Amino acid sequence: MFKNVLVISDNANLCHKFAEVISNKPLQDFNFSFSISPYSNKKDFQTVNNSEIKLFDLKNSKDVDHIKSTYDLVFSIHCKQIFPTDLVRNVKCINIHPGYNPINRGWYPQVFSIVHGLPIGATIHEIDEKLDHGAIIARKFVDKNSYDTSETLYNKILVAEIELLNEYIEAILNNSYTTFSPENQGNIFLKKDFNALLALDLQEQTTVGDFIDKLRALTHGDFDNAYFIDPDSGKKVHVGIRLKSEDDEKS
Ligand code: 0FX
Repeated sequence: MFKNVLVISDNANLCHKFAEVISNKPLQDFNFSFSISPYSNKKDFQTVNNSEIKLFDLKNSKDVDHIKSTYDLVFSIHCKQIFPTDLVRNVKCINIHPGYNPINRGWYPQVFSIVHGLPIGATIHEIDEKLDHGAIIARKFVDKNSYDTSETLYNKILVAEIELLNEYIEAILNNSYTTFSPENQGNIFLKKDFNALLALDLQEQTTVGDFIDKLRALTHGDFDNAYFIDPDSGKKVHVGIRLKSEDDEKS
């Protein structure tokens, strides 16, 4: 059984939901501390668990030493820093990943799931030295349809992540969970692969299906993702897509 648990997150929404999950369970024996990486702002996390939010820079060896000597379990709740080898070899570190390992390792998994026609889901796994690679504790698929955008699919994945946490958090904290190895190395997509999708080539020949897929993979709330260069002004023009199925109209 673990005792001193550190949560490190750069996703305030998911971190709040994680705090809700633990507050609804009888976990008085565990000391939880919440923290962010330098990618985040403390004020976005202030209401999490009504506790002080710490800041740890995992590139700073003093911070890593402090974590190693203070905590016996660390959760990455979408922490944007890579966990260093020194940390993952000395403290049990668990990641909640918004993709189904090993199919969707890496950045913005639902984007690449739409573009490459890959299944998608969520995974809880132990962290090892490689990205989204460690022993799997639990994973589940989510349904993806032809009219999902990055945003609608992402929202389903967040629900799946919380469902998995709800189901497995006690086994993890009690160190009574089992794991299995990913079947293969799967796929990894990085931030640079996402950036490479953004510029639309007005001369490119493609199918309507592939074009719709690309646009819906890059349509996510107010983010200005896909763009083309206006031939007259040379300025970027951002492009998104709106999709509505008959089912949406009935509901
Ligand atoms: O926290 P998170 O949902 O997840 C990301 C990675 O996808 C994940 O693999 C990693 N483990 C984690 C630490 O960081 O990312 P986010 O909150 O920055 O973005 C959420 C979604 O928003 C993303 O999946 C796609 C969309 N998005 C985000 C940005 C910043 C865009 O479409 N365009 C953007 O510029």
